[in-house]
Amino acid sequence: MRLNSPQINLITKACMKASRVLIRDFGEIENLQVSTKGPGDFVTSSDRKIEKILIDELQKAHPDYGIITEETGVINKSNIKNRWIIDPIDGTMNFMNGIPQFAISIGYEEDGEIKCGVIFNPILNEMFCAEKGNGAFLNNSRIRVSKKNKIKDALLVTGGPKGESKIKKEIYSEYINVSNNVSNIRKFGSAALDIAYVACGRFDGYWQREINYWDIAAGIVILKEAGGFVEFFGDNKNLPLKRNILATNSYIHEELKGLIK
Ligand code: LIP
Repeated sequence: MRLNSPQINLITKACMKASRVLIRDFGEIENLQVSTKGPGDFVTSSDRKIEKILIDELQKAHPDYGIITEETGVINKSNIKNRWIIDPIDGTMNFMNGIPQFAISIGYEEDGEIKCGVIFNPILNEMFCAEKGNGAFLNNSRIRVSKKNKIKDALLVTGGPKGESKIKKEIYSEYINVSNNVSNIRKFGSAALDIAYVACGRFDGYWQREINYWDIAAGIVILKEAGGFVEFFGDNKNLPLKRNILATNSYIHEELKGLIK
């Protein structure tokens, strides 16, 4: 792999360390203690454990960096120049149900821009990573987006809505509209992997409303470096960590955008 910034080395190392615990916990899934976090949203003791390992590793090197994480929230709030954006397990529902479609996702943001990121599915041993200007990789191989340029031929992926969403009807009618105009749509339950899969050409595009920033932060740089295009639309100012995202191979971008109201 030809990525070598101190930040990418650090997040890769942290990811590998945390993944050993994650693999072990996945093997013992039925013994995990599960607690309720909110309607339709669960968090496992494993989630918290993984997050702690990641935070400890990253803080050893940069105690002053800001951190946004799914479980702990915001650490070192005043540092908005250098921030780690962490989702310890993206695809928690899959994880809890013994479905090996989940990932650790870590992005490094500098002055508001994601500079590098890692998305790691430890069960399939697939590590997607990228650094601005240096390309995107799946393990040791360079990845590129698909070349499909007609929306009618596209295989898309989406996620949501969450149980608490107030715009479920709109999301479902949008889904029908998109589905009537594309080859097919999948819903895999891990936004981080959804974007990573667009980056390596498995899917042609991904869109989702009301997605959390930590689910997609690392994916932004990975997809861009693989030749894709990422756009946020109609964001809600009251929910600064939520995003509506359209992430494609770039060739079908405008057509897909036209299908999303
Ligand atoms: C989940 C996503 C999933 C999305 C859910 C949720 P979590 O993340 O990646 O694809 O549809 O809205 O945010 O909660 O498992 O980290």
